[in-house]
Amino acid sequence: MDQWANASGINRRALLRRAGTAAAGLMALPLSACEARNSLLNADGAGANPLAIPELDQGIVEQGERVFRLSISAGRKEFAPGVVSPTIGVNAPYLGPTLEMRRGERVRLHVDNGLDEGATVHWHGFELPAAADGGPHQLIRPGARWSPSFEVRQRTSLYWYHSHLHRGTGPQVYAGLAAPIYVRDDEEDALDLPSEYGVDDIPLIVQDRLLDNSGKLLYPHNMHAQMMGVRGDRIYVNGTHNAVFDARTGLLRLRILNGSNARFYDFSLSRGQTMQIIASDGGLLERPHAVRSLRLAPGERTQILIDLSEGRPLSLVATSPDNSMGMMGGDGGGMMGGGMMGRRRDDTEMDEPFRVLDIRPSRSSPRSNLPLHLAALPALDPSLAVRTRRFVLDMGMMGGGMSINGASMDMNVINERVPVGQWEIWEIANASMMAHPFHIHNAQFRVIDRNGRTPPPLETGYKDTIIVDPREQVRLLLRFEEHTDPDLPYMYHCHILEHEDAGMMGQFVVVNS
Ligand SMILES: [Cu+2]
Repeated sequence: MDQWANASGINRRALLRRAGTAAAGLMALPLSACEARNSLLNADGAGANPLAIPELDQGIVEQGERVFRLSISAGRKEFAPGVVSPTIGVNAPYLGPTLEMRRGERVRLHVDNGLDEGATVHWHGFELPAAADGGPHQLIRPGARWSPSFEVRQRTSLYWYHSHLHRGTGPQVYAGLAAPIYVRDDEEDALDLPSEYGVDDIPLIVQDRLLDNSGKLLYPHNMHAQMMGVRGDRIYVNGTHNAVFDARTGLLRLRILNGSNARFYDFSLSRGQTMQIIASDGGLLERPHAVRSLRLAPGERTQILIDLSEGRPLSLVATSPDNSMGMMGGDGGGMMGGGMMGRRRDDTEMDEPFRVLDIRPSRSSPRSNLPLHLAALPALDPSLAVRTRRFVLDMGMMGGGMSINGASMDMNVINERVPVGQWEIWEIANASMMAHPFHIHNAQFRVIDRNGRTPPPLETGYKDTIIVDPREQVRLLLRFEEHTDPDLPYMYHCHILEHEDAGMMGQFVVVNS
């Protein structure tokens, strides 16, 4: 079957959606790796490898601080059996330990950079002093140590830490510089949620990776990769390909992190079971929401509960929604353009469901009751806002103008000065033809609306990363409560890492009003 034959299989809605924007497809572009068959669609084997669970690191309490020692170093990993690729890891060859912290305590993290290049470590989702944020201004030179300290003020949830190197975040995260953070708190302890790490409370770092013909990890640097973001055709969960998890309980809590550089996922369960969403990026929702699917963009997290009481095996599966509107990574262009457009299907598009994780319960068990109420969230009141700031995301022609409000990231330019303690509405508009996950540092915000419409259940709680679809405008309500610094900025940016590296990022300082 050639590439075009596949076009008949793509869904009608996607085609209709693209009809209005077919002109954008008129660019003939070289695609990398497009000849390889999609190994996901060819389903190379059911869960054959036990899911790796990152080591749990609770640090050591010293003089009132919980202290973590993190060593970034070069590693090696087999992404395909028998073929070793160079990687980056934290206290491990690839990825790193799950850091467990408690709300209200002070933590200190000693981060040693054992690489022969600079690195940074950003605590994604945390509200903390700018000097502790781990953005591009907190460069850790080779051989140096960085020891930020801050009070954990986050609600219980799944956060993560990852490289935020200026113009080098994409390759470093791709090589493995990323790992989970669990924040726990009293609010969660009072609920009867599964919380035994590695047993019924499991972090899932979902990543796609591209391998070259020899089976080595490949990070393409071409125009296509910059425009669409680097997307692979093999799925790894916590670094495990074709992963299976042997469950020993009737109720399983999965904390899912989309740790991919650019790929969006629509997760669901095989056989169409429902899953209960209990948390968004920055904490528990008010109550569980039963859903059949959920979309996560890079940087976003969620937590779901899965009922395994029947004792039957099932799979967490996903499709990869097309996050562009007829751009060069889109599929089926030939259907619209009668073959004149010279575009080929990108083999890293994945329209059909693929397996992310197989789950094998050991036995049937009594059904567990879910708590009806999870967390008290303050009422969402946009009238609190004293001003509105607008951010327009754009890509320019051919991705040459990755920008926010017309400007590309400049380390020497502070784009916004935000008074501390004042509620604001941040209005994020997408002028490009591709969806972007917009991430704001030092914030947990609430979503007011999307093009005036109420957000879906996953977006009713606290968020730090939000999908903005093409031609969409998303309004966020937020406030920076402390940590002023007139000179040292925080970032806001697209979390498609190649877009971030190419300049779809800006800087803000929090100042005394
Ligand atoms: Cu983007």
